[in-house]
Amino acid sequence: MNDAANWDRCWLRFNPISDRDRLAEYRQWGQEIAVADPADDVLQTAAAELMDGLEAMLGVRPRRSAASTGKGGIRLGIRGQMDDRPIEPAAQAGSGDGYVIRSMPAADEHGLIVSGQSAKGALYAVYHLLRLMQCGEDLTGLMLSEAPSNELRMLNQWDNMDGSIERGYAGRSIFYRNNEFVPDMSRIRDYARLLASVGINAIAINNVNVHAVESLLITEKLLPDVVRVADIFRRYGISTFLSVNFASPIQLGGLFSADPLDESVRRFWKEKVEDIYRAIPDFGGFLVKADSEGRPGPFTYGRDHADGANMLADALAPYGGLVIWRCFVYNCQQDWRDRTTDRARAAYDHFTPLDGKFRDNVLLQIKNGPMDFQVREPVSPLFGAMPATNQMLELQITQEYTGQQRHLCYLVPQWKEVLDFDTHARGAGSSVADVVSGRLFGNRRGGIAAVSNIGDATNWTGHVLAQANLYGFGRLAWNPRLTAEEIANEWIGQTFGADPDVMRAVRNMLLESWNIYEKYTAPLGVGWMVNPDHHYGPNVDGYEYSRWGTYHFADRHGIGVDRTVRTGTRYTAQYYAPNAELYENLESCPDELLLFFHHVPYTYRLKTGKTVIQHIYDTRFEGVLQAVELLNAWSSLEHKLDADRFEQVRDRLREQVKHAREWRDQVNTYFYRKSGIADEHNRGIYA
Ligand code: GCV
Repeated sequence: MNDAANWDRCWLRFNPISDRDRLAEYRQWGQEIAVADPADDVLQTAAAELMDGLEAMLGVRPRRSAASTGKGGIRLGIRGQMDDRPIEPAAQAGSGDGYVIRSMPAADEHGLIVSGQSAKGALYAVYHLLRLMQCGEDLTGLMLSEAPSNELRMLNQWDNMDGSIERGYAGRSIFYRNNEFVPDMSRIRDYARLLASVGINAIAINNVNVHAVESLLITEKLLPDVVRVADIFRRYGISTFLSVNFASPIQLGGLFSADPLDESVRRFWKEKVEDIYRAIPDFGGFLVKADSEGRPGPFTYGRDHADGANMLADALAPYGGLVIWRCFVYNCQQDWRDRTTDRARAAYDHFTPLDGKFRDNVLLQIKNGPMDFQVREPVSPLFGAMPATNQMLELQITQEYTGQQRHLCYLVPQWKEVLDFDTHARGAGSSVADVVSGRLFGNRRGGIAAVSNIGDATNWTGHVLAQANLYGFGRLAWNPRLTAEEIANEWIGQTFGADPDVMRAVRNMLLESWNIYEKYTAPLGVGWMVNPDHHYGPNVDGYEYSRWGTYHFADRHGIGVDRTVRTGTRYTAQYYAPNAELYENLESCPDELLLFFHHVPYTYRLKTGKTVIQHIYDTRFEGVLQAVELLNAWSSLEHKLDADRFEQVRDRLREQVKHAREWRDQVNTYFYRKSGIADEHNRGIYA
């Protein structure tokens, strides 16, 4: 069965308003919707969402008209096409996606103006209004004006056409099955709806590792299906991108080269782009993983990343298309005996010499940290280090290294730290948020992308509470100033209702969860320590003697990677002052990143006064106790939640507790055996 009733509605539940006063208040203006310019598809979506949402919450289907017929209505439209006041300054900034929601005084008409800067703005305004209502907010005297911080708010699907999802933990792809597009696209439509409701406006629909079948997405064989998907997303204001294979000229075009400076290669791409835009006039552009983890790229031809990206950019420019070029480039054939190569340095070393060489329609997409989405890493020093280049941030919603949606790990607090990090690129106050919005260096383009965490699981994300990460990503990409707590409150209110006990318990669970996960896994920023390949579960030496450049260098004396200028890989010099000095000096380096930057003896004392070894033991024991508390907190809500979601989450939390113990015991035992230093409290460590 394929109808939407069978899968979770996530935060778009629109349950009937139970508070009588609120219901009366909302009904005063929720009776009629007047839509200006109903010809626009996105505006139609906005009107339909508003009608359905109001009907579900208020129990009455609003009348729909072309112009307001009097008191008690909502006027929905695009600024300039409706009779409203000039739009407020905040909503004028940015990409044209802003909006205003304003209640009109009772004496006047007792209604609401919902006015977008564009049809997309109107759609976002509708979702905002519905959110306020789902959370039971008082709407009298409402006057709000919003504009997104980021031009691009993007999802990257790592879906393959065989139906698998690279690093997917919530079932199979909702896009593809058996090397074809799914015949029934209703689930894709529901996904578009979820994404639009949190302001997402772009999506790359296939994995950045583009295999043989997916390479055909830009050919006449599969392009008609891409058109169908793009049609769905367009109605929700989302533009479609494709990940492309840099070697396509060879694999599809019968050429002998993919050299970006070769005329026949350039012609190949121009023709392909022409075909795509003939079919999808508002196509977003290409997402490219090149010369990374075995993918083809310009290096084969002695060219650099700017040559490669610009060639595609030139083909896309006449249509307004973008190239999103990933910076996840490093040597993945390293010899673990070689201490001079440091993977953390790679993105900065590859890309900073190219600053200013990329076309205006190229954006460099940079992972939040220099390694790979670990539970704790420093922020990549590449942010702000290329003032003449467009930069985007890449986050990972799918929990590859953070519990794979079996463990609870609300990632919004981690993302907040990244966005708030002061790069000092233009002196104090140069946050990553301002770098990637394009504001820091004047009028650059920018945005935030993230690897999605959904699949065809009925609850979308495997772990119900992992829906909060998808929700939170969209909200932060729109407004990085929102706090992790505000986002949690919004999400819980819409997902589980406003019961104060539920709100309190789930909020605490979410806000504590990243910290808890960090406590029982790899300590003090050193990362990795997971099982190779699938990356689930503890394996302290799992990546120690491999080719991936991911080492912790634990021996019987100490642990950590010396990345200092004085005695190590000189990575700390990639940061602007004063961050460079902060990390370089053992005394000032923050505890949570100590082992990322320094190799220290187990007896080294942290700022907390504890030795490194005692910290390792203590945090592992605490982490397990706190995982048990998560389970207890959830169990206390048994009679306040629907049985289905309650049990799904309880099962996951039980597994988390069991698994946290495994982490604790393996990590503690490893370090006890290495160091020979006993736990001060004589707890159970296995010799
Ligand atoms: C899509 C990590 C992941 C890979 C992923 C890669 C990337 O290495 O483990 O699955 O590939 O990052 O971001 O390109």
